[in-house]
Amino acid sequence: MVPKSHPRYLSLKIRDQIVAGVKAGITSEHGLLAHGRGEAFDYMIGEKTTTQAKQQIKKAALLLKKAKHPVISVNGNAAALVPKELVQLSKAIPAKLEVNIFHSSKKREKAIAKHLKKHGAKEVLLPNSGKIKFIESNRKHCNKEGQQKADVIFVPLEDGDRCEALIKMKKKVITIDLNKQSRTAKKATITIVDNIVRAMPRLIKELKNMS
Ligand code: PTJ
Repeated sequence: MVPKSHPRYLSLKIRDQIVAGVKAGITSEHGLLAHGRGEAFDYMIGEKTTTQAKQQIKKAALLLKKAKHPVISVNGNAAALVPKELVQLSKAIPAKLEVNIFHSSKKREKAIAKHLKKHGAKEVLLPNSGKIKFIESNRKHCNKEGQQKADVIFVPLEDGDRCEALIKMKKKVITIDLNKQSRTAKKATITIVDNIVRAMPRLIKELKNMS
C-alpha cells in the first residue's frame, strides 16, 4: 500500500484503482495504456482543474439539466475510477447509465454493470439491438432505450470514433478528456479538459446547486 505521506500519493492511488479494475475484469488491459496517456497530459496542466475546465463543467451541467433524454456512457476506465460519482451524476440529472465499451467483451459489460449497481445504481443499460450509425467498432452496439434515443450523451474518456458518429446523428456530446487534441475533445459539443476524478465531483456539485 502507498503511504499517504508519499508526494505522489494521489496519482499512485488512482493507478491502483485502474490496476484493480483490470484484475476485477472491469477495465481492459488497454485501459492501463490510456490511463498512462492521461497521466502525462494531467502532469502538463499541473494536475489541477483549470479555469477553462471549470467554465466547461458549468456549461455541461446546464446542458445535462436541459436535456430531454440524457444518457451517461460508461467504459472500463470510467467505471474503475469514478463508479460512485457516475451513479451520483445519474441521480442528480437524472439520466440513464449505459455501458458502452470499445474492446468487445460481454463478460466485461456485465462486470461493469454489476460494479455500478454495487455503488448504488438501480438500473444499468447494456447494448442490445440499438445501433450507432457511421461506426464499425464494438461501440456501434448500443441500447435502444439509451443512446439510440438520447439527445445528450455524456461520454468520458473516449477514443473518438463514437463521438464523431453521435454528432453526425445530431446528438449533443459532453466529454471529459485530458488530451485536448484528441478527436473526441475536438468534436464534442462540450469538452472538459480535466482528470475525470477531479471533474466528476465538480459536475455533480454544479447539478445539485442548480436544483
Ligand atoms: O473499456 P473500453 O474497452 O471502452 O476502453 C476504454 C479505453 C479508455 C481504453 C479506450 O476508450 C481507449 O483506448 O481510449 P484512448 O483512445 O486511449 O483515449 C482515452 C482518452 O482518455 C485519452 O485521450 C486520454 O488522454 C484520456 N484519459 C485517460 N485517463 C484520463 C483521461 N481523461 C480524463 N481523465 C483521466 N483519468
